[in-house]
Amino acid sequence: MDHIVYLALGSNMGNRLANLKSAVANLSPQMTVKKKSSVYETPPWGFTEQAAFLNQVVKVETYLEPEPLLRHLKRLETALGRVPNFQNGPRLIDIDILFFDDLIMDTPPLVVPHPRLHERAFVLVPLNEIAPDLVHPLLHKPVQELFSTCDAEGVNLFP
Ligand code: PH2
Ligand code: MG
Ligand code: MG
Repeated sequence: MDHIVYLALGSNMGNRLANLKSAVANLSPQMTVKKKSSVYETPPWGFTEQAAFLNQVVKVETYLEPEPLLRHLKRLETALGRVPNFQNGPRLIDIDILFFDDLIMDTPPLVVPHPRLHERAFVLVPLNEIAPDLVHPLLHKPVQELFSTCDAEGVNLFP
């Protein structure tokens, strides 16, 4: 059985757009990309003394279960050149699982839905572009509503 998964991609090092593009290109064959948001330039959140990010959200279909998917995405980040850094620090490529069907899970390697997605304009703006009616399985609110109450200041279409 295939799963519908929403992924958030981010990059603020090197050629940011090329990093997002190679990440999306390398999601197959394990994942089929169904929808892609535009790319947005976004102010750094959390640790603010770093370069602006490019962010994008994609909808994929995959046969992978949550933990194999997480391992696969971590391997892909490393293959694309990501090296370990501090939490919220600069990164070449970050690929986070936002939603996995309407699954709710909270384990040491993986928390789904992503626990901070509803506070992050850099996720909600691109997510709202491709899935406004998607209902958050824990908050029971559509993305559109989460988006409408977030502070999207400084989040701009790229280029
Ligand atoms: N990712 C983070 C921390 N802060 N800020 C922006 N704008 N975009 C990100 O993707 C991002 C961030 C940790 O993963
Ligand atoms: Mg992240
Ligand atoms: Mg991550």
